[in-house]
Amino acid sequence: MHIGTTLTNYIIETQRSLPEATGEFTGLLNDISVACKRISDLVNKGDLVGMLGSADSENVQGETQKKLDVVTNEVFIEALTQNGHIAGLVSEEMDDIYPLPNPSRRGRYLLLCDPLDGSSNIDVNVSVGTIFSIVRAPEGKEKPSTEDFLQHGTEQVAAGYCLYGPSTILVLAVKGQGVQMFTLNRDFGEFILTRKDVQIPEETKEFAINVSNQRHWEEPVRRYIDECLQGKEGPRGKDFNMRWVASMVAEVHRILCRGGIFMYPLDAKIKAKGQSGRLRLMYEANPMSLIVEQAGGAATTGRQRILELDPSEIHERAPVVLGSRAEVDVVTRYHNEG
Ligand code: AFP
Repeated sequence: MHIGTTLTNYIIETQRSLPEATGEFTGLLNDISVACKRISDLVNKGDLVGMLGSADSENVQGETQKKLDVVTNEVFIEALTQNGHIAGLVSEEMDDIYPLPNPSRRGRYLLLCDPLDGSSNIDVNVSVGTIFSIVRAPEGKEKPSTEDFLQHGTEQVAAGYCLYGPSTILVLAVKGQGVQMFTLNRDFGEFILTRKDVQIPEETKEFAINVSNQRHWEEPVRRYIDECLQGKEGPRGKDFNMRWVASMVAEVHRILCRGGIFMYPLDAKIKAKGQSGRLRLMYEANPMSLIVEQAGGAATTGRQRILELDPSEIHERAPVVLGSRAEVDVVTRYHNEG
């Protein structure tokens, strides 16, 4: 596939080679790209269309929703549930599986998404994003159950994100087909392939972690960051740089472009809340892990591969350590030694 081709064309061409392809997956990816274009437009207009600020409501995680959290969720529902390409939808913004309006038009896929991740950044005009994960729906079932969504990350058929930054960039990882980046050309409303077969550099000198949680960290994380901070004189023998956008899509995108490690590890504060992590497994950690692994990086909880976790709830959380393979390996080794 050549640089400059459209997302639509990329999807059609890659699906053409698959004997089992019916066009449904192509249709689903097209629905997602339509939703992302709409969200890009809303995020871009921001205050001009009264989109900033809180919505006076809470999501299932008990977090105050931004107006854009609510509206982008509606955009996803509208774009994804009309065309019969999915059998079920889970979103960060809804407690339960979304009940599809027309049972006779159920597709063969389940979609899990975070329509607007990093939304605390939206009021200050910093990058946010949409994250999505696609798994197969069980065959011959009238209506998918919660268990049907609870598949291992390794079962994902595709995953992706759309970054709403200076440019709008859709990153797509169809299983076994690498990672491709498409930039939205607003003049004619098409995502254009701008980087193909993206590979994360194996080595890095850049880490991303919310250091305000330092006093709550577990020993292996403390050790790793301490060694990074010692720079050239320390055991790592190199000077590290640090970044923290508080928007996972922006962090993962930076890592895909120039390497790095991103961590939201388990810590004492998270444990005290009775939680198993900060980020959500099914529509944040899993899709990002598929993307990162397909780009040659690694993704673990610190202790085990994220894609092999056994999910038990659609909104469950997991610790996340992902990015350049050599650094993720160091953090994982420190956990497993301790
Ligand atoms: P919001 O969507 O609530 O802004 O959360 C963003 C996020 O899930 C992820 O994108 C960030 O990496 C992480 O949370 C930031 O968390 P802290 O605010 O604790 O740094």
